[in-house]
Amino acid sequence: MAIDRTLFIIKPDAVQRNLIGRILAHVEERGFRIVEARLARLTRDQCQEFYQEHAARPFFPDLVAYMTSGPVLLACLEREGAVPTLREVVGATDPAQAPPGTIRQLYGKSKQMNSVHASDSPASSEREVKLFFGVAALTR
Ligand code: 3AN
Repeated sequence: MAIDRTLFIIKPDAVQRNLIGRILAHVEERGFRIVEARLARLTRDQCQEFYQEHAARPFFPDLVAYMTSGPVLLACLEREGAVPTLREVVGATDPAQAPPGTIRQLYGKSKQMNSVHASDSPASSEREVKLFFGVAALTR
């Protein structure tokens, strides 16, 4: 598998509970290198663009309200097989269904407040890394 990059977000529920350090340690311990990272307060426009594929879903207005409710930690992570490996480390959308030891099982509160985001495909990771860190973050 090639070394590649993916977008990781520590969402407002986890930032608010002071979990940034523990969650970054969790991904570093699993072989991810932090290539870029910053705290940000997402705007509604950024959030709507980021979650564009969910625009028609009934939970979308609540999702945007939640994701703009407080700061998030945006990060670009690098590792061999970064996209599928980070999805495994993160676990299922619903923390109640996430396998033991995954970030969402350990820290998630609900399907919405599930503590972290990880890109779900190579195409999404490219779009999402570019959106928050610019095209140069895919290679530098
Ligand atoms: P994942 O982040 O596991 O790829 P997606 O892409 O299906 O999940 O959903 C994006 C985000 O929308 C989730 N991380 C979660 O915060 C929220 N979400 C997804 N499904 C639901 C739901 N049924 N009810 C409330 N929020 C949801």
